[in-house]
Amino acid sequence: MPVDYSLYLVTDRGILKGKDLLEAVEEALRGGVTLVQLREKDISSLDFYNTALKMKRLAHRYGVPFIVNDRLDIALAADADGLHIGQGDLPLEAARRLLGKGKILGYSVSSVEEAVYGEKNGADYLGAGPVYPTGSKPDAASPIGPGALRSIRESVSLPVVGIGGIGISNIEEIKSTGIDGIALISAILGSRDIKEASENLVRLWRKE
Ligand code: TZP
Ligand code: MG
Repeated sequence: MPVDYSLYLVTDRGILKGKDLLEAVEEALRGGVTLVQLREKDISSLDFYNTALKMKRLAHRYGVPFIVNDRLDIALAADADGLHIGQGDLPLEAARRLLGKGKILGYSVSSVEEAVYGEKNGADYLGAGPVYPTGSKPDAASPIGPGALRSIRESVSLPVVGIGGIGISNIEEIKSTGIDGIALISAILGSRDIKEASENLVRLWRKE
């Protein structure tokens, strides 16, 4: 499945104010998100697995790849299209070995050093950030800003996706760094109209 990194939805059921997670993701898919990552922190393995299966089927109905955050076992068990890991998760080489070559492996980075390490050790794409302050990740590192994002972009040839505090107000600045896409939680799932928010973001991202 070809991967379009331009508008990458990362989930967080905590922000949905009671709305059903799968319904929210479907609204975002109808609005044009190009990649979906199931990222859930306080959830049992069984719920994570069952949600992953349902979300994968849903994403595939829209021709969109489905990625699991952190949990290699669930990515494998649910036959997800890929796994996204961070600096504190399984080492990249171990994740690649267990995941196999045919799956997408994403890696979170905050510096050029980490980005170069990711490229050398088996990542398929990099999630770089947090670019701006974010309320969606309590343990997030300090924001790296668009300048560091540009340096990361220039240091590797892998696709780079920016994450953290990205939305309508800073999308032009982010675009100017030359990255391949943006990953978002609150600018999509925190919106009253998730489909419309996704459409607006896609339109602004694609605008010349
Ligand atoms: N990793 C770095 S920042 C972040 C993650 C998961 C949260 C992004 O959420 P938002 O709401 O788009 O700032
Ligand atoms: Mg992680």
